[in-house]
Amino acid sequence: MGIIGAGPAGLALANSLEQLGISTVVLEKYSRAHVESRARAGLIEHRTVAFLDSLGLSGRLRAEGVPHASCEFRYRGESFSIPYGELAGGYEHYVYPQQFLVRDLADAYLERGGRLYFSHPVTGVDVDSAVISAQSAADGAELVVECDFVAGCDGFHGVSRQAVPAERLGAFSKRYEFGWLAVLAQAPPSTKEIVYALHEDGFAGHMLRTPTVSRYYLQCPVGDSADNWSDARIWEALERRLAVPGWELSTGPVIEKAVLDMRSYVAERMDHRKLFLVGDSAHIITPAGGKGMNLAIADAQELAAGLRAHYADGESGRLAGYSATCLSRVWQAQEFSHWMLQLLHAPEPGSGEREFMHRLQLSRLSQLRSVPSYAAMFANSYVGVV
Ligand code: RFL
Repeated sequence: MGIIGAGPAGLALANSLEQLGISTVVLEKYSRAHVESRARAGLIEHRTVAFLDSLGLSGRLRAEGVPHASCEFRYRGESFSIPYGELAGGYEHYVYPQQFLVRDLADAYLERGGRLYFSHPVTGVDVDSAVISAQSAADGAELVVECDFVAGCDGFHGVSRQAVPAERLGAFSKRYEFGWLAVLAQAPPSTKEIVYALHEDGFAGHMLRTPTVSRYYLQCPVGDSADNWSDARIWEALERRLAVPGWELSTGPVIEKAVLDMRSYVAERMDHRKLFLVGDSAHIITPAGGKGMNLAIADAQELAAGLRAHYADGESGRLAGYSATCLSRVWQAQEFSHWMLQLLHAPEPGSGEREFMHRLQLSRLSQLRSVPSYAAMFANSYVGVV
């Protein structure tokens, strides 16, 4: 199996296939140091942890990650917690930074003798012959890999999706009418659980990463620039939007800030001839709900199961159903992420619907707060049981 990309999808797939006795080669565009320092996701779903457990790859995650079973919603100076773990039948999330998981998966793969070529951007994929061409970033030497199949795990801006004809890809997308300023700061968490705040100035989120680093999100206009957000403006906005009586925000130096384009994209088919698209190369989702990395790893799990059936049992039905199986989960996550955004985002000022929408949001929050069956639906989707 030729695997393009050493992100969560590519490395989960590579480890899983090697354990099944299916040989793999992984080609990655960037250096190891670059890949292992990219801070992105941090919320690891119950079913992702269970998959990593089954591969014996969750040791550090379980030792250093922090289990979470409750999150907090804030609005109009009030707050309430949802014990989503309990509501979802005792399952929990882990907070563990994506770059740590990538490091763990790369270590495990290399320890098994896996062939992982860092700094080798793939330049072409032949979907009929499953031949991959790459070039060494160091000396320009060409590397050609002949495989049975190719897994395009090269993220949204990779090359593999371009090898699928547009009419087969048949993609769907949605762009939201607001952006998110994503902030990473050298600041200890100001809360024990993730906080989502609805505020008339826009959404604010306080996410957890490590005891010394936290992530925050602030709703901002589409096309806004991170340069418009000084550290002082960021902390002032977070303090105002997240405010509840008696609560204090810990601050610290901002390490990273970027305005995210809030958009979702789903390819209608995730396979073409001998190529399978896995993770962000086939679908992206807004960060609301923390689903992207989990979906990427779930795709890898499904593809590994299909390949196992193909090689070990000579049965190709599961591989043929790969795209449909993954897409059903992807659309469920898209629906959840969309629902979260509708719950928490202030419509643009000046929109005639603003007050109407705001009252719908308050009604949703009140149902989440007081109707256990409504909260259970949220809990199951959030923790990743359904
Ligand atoms: P990745 O992680 O983008 O990895 C793709 C890899 O492919 C390499 N590559 C190539 N290699 C060889 N040749 C080429 N031509 C190549 N082109 C690219 C890249 O260098 C890279 O190493 O995709 P993958 O594996 O599908 O994983 C997807 C996740 O990274 C992504 O969905 C998440 O980060 C999304 N996401 C979140 N997901 C969650 O589950 N929970 C979260 O809390 C969460 N928070 C986030 C997020 C994404 C964010 N950004 C990037 C918008 C927070 C943020 C700020």
